[in-house]
Amino acid sequence: MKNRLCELLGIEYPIIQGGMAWVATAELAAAVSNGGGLGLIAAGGAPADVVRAQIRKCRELTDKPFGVNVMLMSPFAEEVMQVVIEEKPAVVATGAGNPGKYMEALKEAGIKILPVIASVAMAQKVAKQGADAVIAEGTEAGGHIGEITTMCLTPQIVDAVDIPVVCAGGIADVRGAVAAFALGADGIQVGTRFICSDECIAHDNYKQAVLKAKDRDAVVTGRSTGAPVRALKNKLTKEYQRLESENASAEEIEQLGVGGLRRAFEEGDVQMGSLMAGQSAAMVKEIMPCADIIKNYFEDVDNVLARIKDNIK
Ligand code: TUI
Repeated sequence: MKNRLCELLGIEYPIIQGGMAWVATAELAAAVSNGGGLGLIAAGGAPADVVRAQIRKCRELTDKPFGVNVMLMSPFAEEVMQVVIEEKPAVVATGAGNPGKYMEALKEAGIKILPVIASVAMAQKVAKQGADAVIAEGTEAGGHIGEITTMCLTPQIVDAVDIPVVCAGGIADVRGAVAAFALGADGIQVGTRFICSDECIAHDNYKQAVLKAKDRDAVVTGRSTGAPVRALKNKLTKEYQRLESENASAEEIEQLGVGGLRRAFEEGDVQMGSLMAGQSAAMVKEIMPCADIIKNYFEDVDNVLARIKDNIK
């Protein structure tokens, strides 16, 4: 199953695991890479020494290529990028900003760079700056998100750039994967589905919340402060929405979210923790090993294609 994304990254299946802050640890990244996809360690808001330790741990757990997701809004982004350049994982994915100023140093270190983007203009910008591929993330995704749906964003990005395009946001099973390739993508990025994997070390309460989620449970907060975030509805998201409707100050709203991911991931606090997840949470039904999750995205392609042919030919 080799295509140009697999060739670029040296992987078996064209699937990249989402760089979920806190959730995407060395254990998860290694399991995804060992399963034939590309695992990512999420730097999130962690300081550089923590990220270095994670990279070294991942190296002990896999001899396959893996990457690091650098969240550019992090106060530690600069030093994390420095550590990444020293440690040289195969790939750097970036989120929540423009990675332009790091591009040259990453290239010099032989690291492939895959920015996550949510608009045509940003895709064109990073392609011109030398990105190796782009990850086009629709608003269905979890965490910090853009405005455009996966269905509308993907073909526009495919038409706008010549480098490989990875489709992200709302891809829960083989039907979503086939749809992404139908839109012209070269690969898929999957986050939420991997929360419910054996190798994800998030608190079981977080996993159970994803398994229980229904179609309208992955809600967006923070639109009023300019940093929209999708997470599972709970006491925290309701509190956010109340403050936003009362036009509370940005500081007050942001204060509410401090430590939210840690509360969800480590403590399993499903009320005041930030259970970041995408709309695909509603389609996640069981916890299984990463290798099986990956296989499921590609195993039944022929059945999906046969159904398409029956319906439109
Ligand atoms: O980055 C993400 N998702 C994230 S980051 C994160 S950590 C966090 N924690 C608490 C509050 C906020 C964030 C959780 N989830 N996805 C990738 C992504 N990048 N989505 C959208 C973008 C993006 C947005 C603007 C990429 C580039 C961009 O450019 C803006 C500019 O003009 O610089």
